[in-house]
Amino acid sequence: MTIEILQTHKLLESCEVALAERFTVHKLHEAADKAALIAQLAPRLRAIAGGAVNADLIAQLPALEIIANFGVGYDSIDTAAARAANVRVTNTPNVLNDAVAELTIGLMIALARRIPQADQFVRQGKWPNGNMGLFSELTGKTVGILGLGRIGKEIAARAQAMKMRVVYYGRKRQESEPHVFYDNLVDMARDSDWLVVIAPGGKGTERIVSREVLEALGPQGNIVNVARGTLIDEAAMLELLQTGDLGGAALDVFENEPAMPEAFFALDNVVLSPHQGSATTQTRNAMGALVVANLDAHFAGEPLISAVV
Ligand code: 8YV
Repeated sequence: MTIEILQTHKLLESCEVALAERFTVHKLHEAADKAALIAQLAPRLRAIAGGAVNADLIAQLPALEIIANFGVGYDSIDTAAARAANVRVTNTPNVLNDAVAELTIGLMIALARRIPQADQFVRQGKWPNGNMGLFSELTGKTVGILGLGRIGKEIAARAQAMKMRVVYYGRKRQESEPHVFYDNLVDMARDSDWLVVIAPGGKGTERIVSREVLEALGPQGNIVNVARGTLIDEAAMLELLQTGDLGGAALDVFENEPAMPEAFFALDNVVLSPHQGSATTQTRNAMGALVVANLDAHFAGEPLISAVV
């Protein structure tokens, strides 16, 4: 008898194929009546593949042993409820570090040099009538990294390759890191030209980038968010971008994505991206393989590869 698992959202094709080879997969996101599906399968569901798992769902699944999240960030999973119910949780760290770091630098250059606008300028035939003007460059600037974790370190390395000075803010100083550490985010923002947000979402980091932090970054400062929309006071950011009290923003994530205030669309000093930090074929395949490998390890009674609970 094959093991029955619940899939909570659409996954990459290669991942879905691998899951179907091993398990009987029930797709919650395709069910017309989700509550009925859960009620019917509850006694048999031993694993969940995917995120968006709250305490309520965990409580309804007495046979649940493991939740294998597709993503390094697991803020959509109630890990406290999982721990209390003796349910393991895994994520997909490391395999996406390079992809996210690449997008970060790409967004920074896109914002600094107004690449989206430049493309439009040429396409709309405006070039023969004049130039766009002059922009700023990353070279010689200071980038403050909020969250010098695995991805943050890859961003730092690439920022250094862009001849930027790297400083960071986090819960604690990392003795092995050569960069200047700040224990105060406002101070770091004041001293930085760029603020890159790459800390975990969830409780503890909500709106850590407050209006005060954004004001400290200032009219010449730019913010980049490749983490979670919840880390920034989005309403304050929008207002400061509109008034010019914040220089610019390159955003891959939003508080209520895929929805966002339409006022962003009218701004010339923002670059918008649809949460695609890890969205390359090689990285998404590796993330899917890690989801499957964690489930394989669990059901083989072996140590999990990347457990967070
Ligand atoms: C998403 C991410 O998980 O890894 C993360 O934390 O934010 C992304 O990689 C991915 O978009 C899957 O939905």
